[in-house]
Amino acid sequence: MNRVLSCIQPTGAVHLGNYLGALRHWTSGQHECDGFYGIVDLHALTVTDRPGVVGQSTLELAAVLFAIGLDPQVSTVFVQSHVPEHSQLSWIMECTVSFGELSRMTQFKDKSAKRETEFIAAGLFTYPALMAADILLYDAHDVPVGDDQRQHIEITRDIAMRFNSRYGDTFVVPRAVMPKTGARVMDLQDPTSKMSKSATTDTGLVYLLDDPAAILKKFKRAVTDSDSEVRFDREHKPGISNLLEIQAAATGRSPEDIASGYTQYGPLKSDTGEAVIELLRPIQARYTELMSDRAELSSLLRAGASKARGIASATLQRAHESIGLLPL
Ligand code: ATP
Ligand code: LTN
Repeated sequence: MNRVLSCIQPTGAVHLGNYLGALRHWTSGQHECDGFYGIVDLHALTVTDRPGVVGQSTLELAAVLFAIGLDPQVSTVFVQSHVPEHSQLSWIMECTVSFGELSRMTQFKDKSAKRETEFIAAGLFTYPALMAADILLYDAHDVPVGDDQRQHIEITRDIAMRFNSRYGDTFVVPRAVMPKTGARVMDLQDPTSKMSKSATTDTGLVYLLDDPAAILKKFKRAVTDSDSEVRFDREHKPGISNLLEIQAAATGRSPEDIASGYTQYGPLKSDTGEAVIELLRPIQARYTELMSDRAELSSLLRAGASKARGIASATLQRAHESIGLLPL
């Protein structure tokens, strides 16, 4: 069966972009693949340094992943730091990628520019090496991610191919899988920027756990375009197109089809809000239930880590043998 791997960082609350761009495809595809889904807490250390914060977010994110429908009997959900092979392979990846390649990563340029006055961890720069380890350890063929991760998957492919040509065929060269709608959900207040946890204000972000009133308010206040025509045109009408695409992703219809049903912005905004409220309602209910039994959550994560380690340790061993490191 096709091996699929994807990961999410426990940094801040999960938003609609994360869900529509990536997470919902983890659940919808889980029965057709052998899926591994990681909560990458070590990645979060690139931007978080307060004690305890990452651990708590990791637990909450685990509850979100099970609440959206990842079935622990079917999919492997694990925490990155519970599988030490990620850090171990990461060093080898750092030695397989060049300084120049890492310097060209747009996420590094953006995030380091935003942290101008703050501490910029070296890990923010070497981040793609750890991400390549996350993926290559599982022999993943497909990596379902949002459009912002395209460059990271490309560099992972380059690293895998370089390693294979240096040391012989060792790693599966993975490919990114992106959804047709929702691959890049934009900020409701600034539809030219992606909806992002690191936005300066959260009025344009819809969180998975926002209550219905807050969701509706955010959609009603969404920034639209200056004329009043409802048309799907990402380039000239980014605000309206974002709403159409969100509603399309929430209802399974096409953005063009949805556009043909509206002549005014107001109803489009409120209907999109309502569609999102209905989409999130069952997820929120399951989340509350899961968070009330932490022992059960921990036990699910322990089982996930054990399954993940089974695969990851074999791949790390294979990489050591390919390189020809001296066996113990
Ligand atoms: P941020 O939102 O701060 O940029 P991030 O990109 O680091 O956070 P993660 O939580 O690590 O977010 O991302 C999890 C998944 O969500 C990734 O597959 C990413 O591609 C996807 N994703 C994040 N933002 C969006 C968005 N606005 N639209 C579509 N997919 C997104
Ligand atoms: N870089 C990703 C998170 C991430 C990831 C991965 C995604 C880390 N490791 C492996 C897919 C596969 C992000 O910032 N969204």
